[in-house]
Amino acid sequence: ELADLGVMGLAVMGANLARNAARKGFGVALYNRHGDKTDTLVSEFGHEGRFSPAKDLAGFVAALAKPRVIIIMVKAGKPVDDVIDDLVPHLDDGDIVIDGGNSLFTDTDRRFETLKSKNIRFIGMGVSGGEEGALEGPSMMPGGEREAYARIEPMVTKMAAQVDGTPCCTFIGPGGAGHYVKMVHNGIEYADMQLITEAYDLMKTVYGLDAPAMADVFKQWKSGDLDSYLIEITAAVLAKTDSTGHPLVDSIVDQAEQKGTGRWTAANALELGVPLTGITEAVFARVLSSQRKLRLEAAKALPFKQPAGRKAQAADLDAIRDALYASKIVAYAQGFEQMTAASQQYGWDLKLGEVATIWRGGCIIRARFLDRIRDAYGSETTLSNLILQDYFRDAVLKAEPGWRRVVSLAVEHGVAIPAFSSSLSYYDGLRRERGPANLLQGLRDYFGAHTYRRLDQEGSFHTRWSQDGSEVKV
Ligand code: NBP
Repeated sequence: ELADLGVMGLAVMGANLARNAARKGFGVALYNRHGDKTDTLVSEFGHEGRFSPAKDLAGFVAALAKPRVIIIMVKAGKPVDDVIDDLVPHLDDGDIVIDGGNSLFTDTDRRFETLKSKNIRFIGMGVSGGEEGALEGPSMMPGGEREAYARIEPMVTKMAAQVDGTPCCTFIGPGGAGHYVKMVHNGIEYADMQLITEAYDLMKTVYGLDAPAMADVFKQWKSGDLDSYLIEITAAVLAKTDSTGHPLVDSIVDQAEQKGTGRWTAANALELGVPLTGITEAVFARVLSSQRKLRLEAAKALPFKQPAGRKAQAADLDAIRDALYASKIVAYAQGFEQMTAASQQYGWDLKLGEVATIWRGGCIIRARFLDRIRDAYGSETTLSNLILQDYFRDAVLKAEPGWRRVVSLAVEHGVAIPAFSSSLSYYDGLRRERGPANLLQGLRDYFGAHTYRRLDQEGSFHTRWSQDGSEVKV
């Protein structure tokens, strides 16, 4: 019997997606550049379903029912192009190729067009949930042509996570839209994790809490508004001891790595002109953490004075929780604003309520409050900013006193909280009816004759600053 689906690239993600499909009753053809991964998968998990392992591409393609559906799960970038180049000569008109990796959306746009000209239907599909999600049910963000998606829909919606009977997979939009939304998802994931580390640093550095105590705090937070996968695994990581019996986290090198999706999100925000402070600060914080040699040198030259451990009262921990929640709302508001801008700029017609819906399960940023975002975008299609919607407005207003206190405290004690503080500054800038850019425009007009507009008159004006000082209408 021919297979329903082919998976190319059998590292953690590909292998687990293949097993996921097989467990759901689909026949799965397998191929990996180095055959050892294929062999391992079949020998360990072959009993889980119908697998057709192939040693070469011809055999792989021949094992698939037509029109063929093939998921590529290899390292993003050139490997994806290489794999497509190798694969295409074996394919027929109408076959569907899905790139399930973290590809840059502009690469996906390009591949979509190239393959379209060869009558191959290409789908760029973001897959989130890591290793476990791929196996148990990830969140999936497919983009491309709706008709091609309709063909794979019965399969992918069955493989995806389910929340209240709704699959965490829906058609996102044309071309690279699916990978774009996955990119922003990852950007939000960066911000979410950065905020968690800032809360951790405050509890540890200002209040002297140890890892097990902090694990308990995160466990408590999980039962409230912050309820999410990342808060849950933070408690688990903090609670873990190593073979010496000490908290593992205390021995992990404080140097973060990154693969690019956060950086792409920030760069795209700059291009679209969206104030994406939370995610961008999270990217910079990772970069600073990675400059360990420089930090060690600076720590000697500019010594940090450890605050005299204050005792954390319940109200102090509540304030940190509030700062975390409010900053998280800002990060999501900015991320969703970015998707709104992208949707307009690229003509995608993104349905943000649906995006929030498919992020409720399977993916790394799954959280209780995505229900709220879904409601916000479901009821108001013209929502200008998430923070202005009733639930989120009330939440930030309620959190504001604690948020301010925490930011002041961190500044006072020299604890870096780039995401907490920049989110608060964004919030303060957003709600000012009159900001300070009037002066900026004055300066720009002074040195560059860039002109300005006036509150009291229509039109554009220029002052002859270095001449007679008179104002002219331009
Ligand atoms: P990796 O990103 O580590 O890629 C390894 C796979 O790529 C192997 O199967 C390898 O084959 C194959 N490959 C490479 Br590298 N170059 C190739 C080439 N030129 N031709 C053919 N195959 C090539 O795997 P992963 O961690 O499973 O991730 C797969 C994709 O999913 C990536 O885009 C990743 O960003 C994305 N993703 C990962 C996660 C996660 O939690 N890991 C989560 C969500 C999305 P070989 O075995 O022959 O070397």
